[in-house]
Amino acid sequence: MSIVFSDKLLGRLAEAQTVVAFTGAGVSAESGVPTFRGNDGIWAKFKPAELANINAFMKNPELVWEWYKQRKQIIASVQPNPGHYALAGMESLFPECEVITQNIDNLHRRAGSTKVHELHGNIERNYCMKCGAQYSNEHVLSVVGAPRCTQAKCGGQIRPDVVWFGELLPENEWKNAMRAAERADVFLSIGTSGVVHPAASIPPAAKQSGAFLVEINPEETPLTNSVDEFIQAPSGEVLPALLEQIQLMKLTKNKVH
Ligand code: BV8
Ligand code: ZN
Repeated sequence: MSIVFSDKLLGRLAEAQTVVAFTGAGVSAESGVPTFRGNDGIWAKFKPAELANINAFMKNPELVWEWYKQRKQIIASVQPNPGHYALAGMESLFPECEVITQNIDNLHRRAGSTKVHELHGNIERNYCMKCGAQYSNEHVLSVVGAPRCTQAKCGGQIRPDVVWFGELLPENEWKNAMRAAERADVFLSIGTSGVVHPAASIPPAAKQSGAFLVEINPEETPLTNSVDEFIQAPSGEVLPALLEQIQLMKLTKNKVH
């Protein structure tokens, strides 16, 4: 299926100094990572209130760890998809090109993106709630049940380094993400249902600051009727096609000089 981009979008990209991609679970769907709200979504079986929050964890750390161990294994077994690679490829085509992600699967970095703001943490990291000691997935996956800290005289609970509901987002990631959004000439909102806050307030903030706002999603979302361009297709198809168009434009522009 060949995707046609508007002259308006291509014109804005031809002039753009700063391009920012804001991604949600949809950008990893074609890698085989279940989204949250799709009918195969992990939340179809579990409700976030039951698992992705600190009270659930303190009440039943074994159950929450079982869920995260499952997700860690799924994520370790998948690969970035053409959408992740295309975003990584865009980095060298603009003076500034950054990714703001709600995803915790580390697939942008594994695809080669180097400027990634992780708003909700990273499932490959774990830490002791008492002393802060860091633990690898290899370690936590080797322990049955809920892993405990092995530092001398600690024994604290270890948790995944992700942001749970009711928890604040990491301050630096938030600040850097907002700075990027406010500087964006073109802002791509990709594969997110736009229901989780405060992350969902970032695309409107980018538009407010003058960005050309593009949404890439096979379905409409609450953001759709306020974007400048809605590309209703999977990101694994759209992003490589967009990268190709940008490369072509850069090539012809260089030839003209
Ligand atoms: C905070 C990490 C405040 C963990 C995540 C009532 C009670 C309690 C809280 C609230 C409440 N009302 C509002 C809140 C705030 C709450 C919130 O927003 N809740 C929502 C659900 C209503 N937010 C919070 O609690 C945040 N913290 O507010 O703290 C505070 C204030 C003061 C003092 C202390 C605290 C923290 C939110 C972070 C939660 N953690 N993840 C984990 O993953 O285990 S959120 C989780 O869902 C993901 O990280 C992801 O970011 C997020 C959103 O999901 P999406 O990425 O959008 O995925 P989704 O499945 O929804 O959509 C996928 C989309 O992809 C779809 O549109 C689909 O069409 C599309 N798609 C599918 N295939 C493709 C595709 N697109 C492109 N290509 C394809 N191939
Ligand atoms: Zn400890």
